[in-house]
Amino acid sequence: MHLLKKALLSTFLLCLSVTAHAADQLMVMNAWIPEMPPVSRVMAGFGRFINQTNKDIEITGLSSPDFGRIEMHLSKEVDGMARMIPQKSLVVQPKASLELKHGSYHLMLFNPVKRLKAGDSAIINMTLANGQTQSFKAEVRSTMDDMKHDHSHHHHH
Ligand SMILES: [Cu+2]
Repeated sequence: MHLLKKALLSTFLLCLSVTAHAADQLMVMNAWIPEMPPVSRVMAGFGRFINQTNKDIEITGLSSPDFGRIEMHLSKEVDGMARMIPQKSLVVQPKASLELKHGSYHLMLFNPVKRLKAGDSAIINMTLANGQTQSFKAEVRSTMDDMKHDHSHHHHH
């Protein structure tokens, strides 16, 4: 009887510690959304997803109070044409990172609830294959800043 109690207690503690560290398993860094003209009903989401565990982490679903719908896409050149291929999930390899960027994997954020301008941020909720959920904040940034930045670089050459 005493042994059973001990076994149950250790199982319970194990579950607790897993839950406590769940938020740390997939780190999201530099999450950002390029600002779009007011008429646009779709925005892109970029960032770096870092898997600190020894197992694959699979993102199977995304939602946001700030958008109607979120899809996962992969940009690919097909017969010389840039195409976006919807992905059922995104897998981040163990002890590795997945960069969501222009021309590669990215998030597609449909139907913003309100106009999001540079400096605003959006909350994005992820559902993982193991049933856990995690959220991160993505900052809206003006792409004009990037262009100015590139331009200034040219002057140095
Ligand atoms: Cu897309």
